[in-house]
Amino acid sequence: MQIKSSELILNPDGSVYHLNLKPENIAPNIIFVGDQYRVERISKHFDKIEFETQKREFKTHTGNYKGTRFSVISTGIGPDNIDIVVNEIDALFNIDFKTRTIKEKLTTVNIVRIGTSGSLHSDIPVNSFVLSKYGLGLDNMMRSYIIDSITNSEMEEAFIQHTQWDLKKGRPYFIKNSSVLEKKLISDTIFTGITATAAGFYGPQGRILRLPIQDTNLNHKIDTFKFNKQRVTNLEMETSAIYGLCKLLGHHAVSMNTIIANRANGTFSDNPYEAVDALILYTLNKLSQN
Ligand code: R1P
Repeated sequence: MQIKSSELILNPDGSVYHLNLKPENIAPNIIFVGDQYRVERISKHFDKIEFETQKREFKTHTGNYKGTRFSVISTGIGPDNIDIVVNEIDALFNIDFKTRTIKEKLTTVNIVRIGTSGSLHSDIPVNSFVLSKYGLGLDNMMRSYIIDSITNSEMEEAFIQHTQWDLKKGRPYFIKNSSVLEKKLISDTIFTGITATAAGFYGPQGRILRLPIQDTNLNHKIDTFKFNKQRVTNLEMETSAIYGLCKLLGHHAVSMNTIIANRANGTFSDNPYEAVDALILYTLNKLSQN
């Protein structure tokens, strides 16, 4: 069946609508960053940048690092942007833009997020790294898809009970990472756990400036939640959406975050750039090892 031009929008040059990419411009090893200025901080390590483009907050550099071809793409902030980026990446690999049909042979890509995040525990200090075993979606974006087969319903129930979650805000969901990529990226120098993804930065993450919030005790309820020895280590705004869409589309995904804020003891990194640069090198080197 042909996908209509209103559903898969292509630019006049044949590139996909938001990402501005044609299939030949993107590598199957993809690094996501939130901040568009973080793209250069990764691609400066490449031997050569073979392609670059930007539209809105979506900036891409494609090149080689130690013999592996990578694309670094900035997603901007939030699960809504992840919906755009992951769907358009999948289309670049798995939809024939000429016939507008789904290819018979599908390609699986690797997606690793290098992000920044707030820790919920004093023992996960600023400047440390967290690899997300699960994404906990508090954002609802994935609920537009059919996720019953990929979300861990036991974890959902336990979390709803523990936090007395108000279902008017939507039903939280838990999605596992790719164990293949986890094996490549893990080491005993980093933390692992459940990463909670919120739909906003202030109220949805329990921050109060001028507006009262629906549950002032939510962060404490989240940081005391445990399931099979897993705890919620950190809060950010993309991981669960990446895990959910990749799982449904058959791609591998792992989220790596530098902790720049510690919400438990109120501290903020004195050098967040250096801490992010350390995670960039850690991740690039792990991914380029065979
Ligand atoms: C909020 O300031 C942003 O920073 C974090 C959050 O997930 C959100 O996108 O990640 P990035 O630094 O990767 O954007």
